[in-house]
Amino acid sequence: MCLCIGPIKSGKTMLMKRLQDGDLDEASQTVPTNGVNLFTVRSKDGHFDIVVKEIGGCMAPMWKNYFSRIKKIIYVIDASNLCQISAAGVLLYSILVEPKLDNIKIALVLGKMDLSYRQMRNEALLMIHFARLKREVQQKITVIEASGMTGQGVEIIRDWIFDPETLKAVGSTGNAAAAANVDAVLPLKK
Ligand SMILES: Nc1nc2c(ncn2[C@@H]2O[C@H](COP(=O)(O)OP(=O)(O)OP(=O)(O)O)[C@@H](O)[C@H]2O)c(=O)[nH]1
Ligand SMILES: [Mg+2]
Repeated sequence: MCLCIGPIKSGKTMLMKRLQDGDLDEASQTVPTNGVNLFTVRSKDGHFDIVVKEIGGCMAPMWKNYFSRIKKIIYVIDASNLCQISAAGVLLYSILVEPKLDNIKIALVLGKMDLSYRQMRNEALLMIHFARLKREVQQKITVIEASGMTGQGVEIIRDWIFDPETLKAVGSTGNAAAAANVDAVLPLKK
């Protein structure tokens, strides 16, 4: 199973909608996730679906209740929110030290990159003390710049979700459906 988490209003729902539905109306609106949203994401070749579970930012104190059987986490930060970035880094660190998550893969998404007043990649990474974070945790972290609004970076996130190397690493058969989690990856019926 793949989780999508991150602080309140960081852009998780918008990004997941974009991953699920492809084209989105630029005027498309979201509502705060007061619980859990499920999104079905299809691989580029159209052969597999993965269910990504978004948990609302307001549920942060309860995120850890959802960490069982998790293989991948997409952690979304709002790169345009100066007040939130540092706190988002601390929150990420507190997640990565959870023993249940020792072997997961993390995509650190710097979101809302369409906004002119966003922090640039290097500035945002400095603000979350990324170099130090990387030294202190054992998980592999992939940084992706994205925007749910424009679709920037969305295909990179899709590739990361379906990356055969990481899917294989978590299972025994090398079969994407079995490897990523039988209830999370649904081979499509022809
Ligand atoms: N400019 C811009 N705005 C965005 C982007 N993604 C989301 N937003 C806006 O940011 C606000 C919050 O977006 P959501 O996707 O609902 O945020 P969320 O992380 O799911 O929030 P919670 O579910 O409450 O934790 C909404 O007003 C969106 O329209 C983006 O990529 N660019
Ligand atoms: Mg949401």
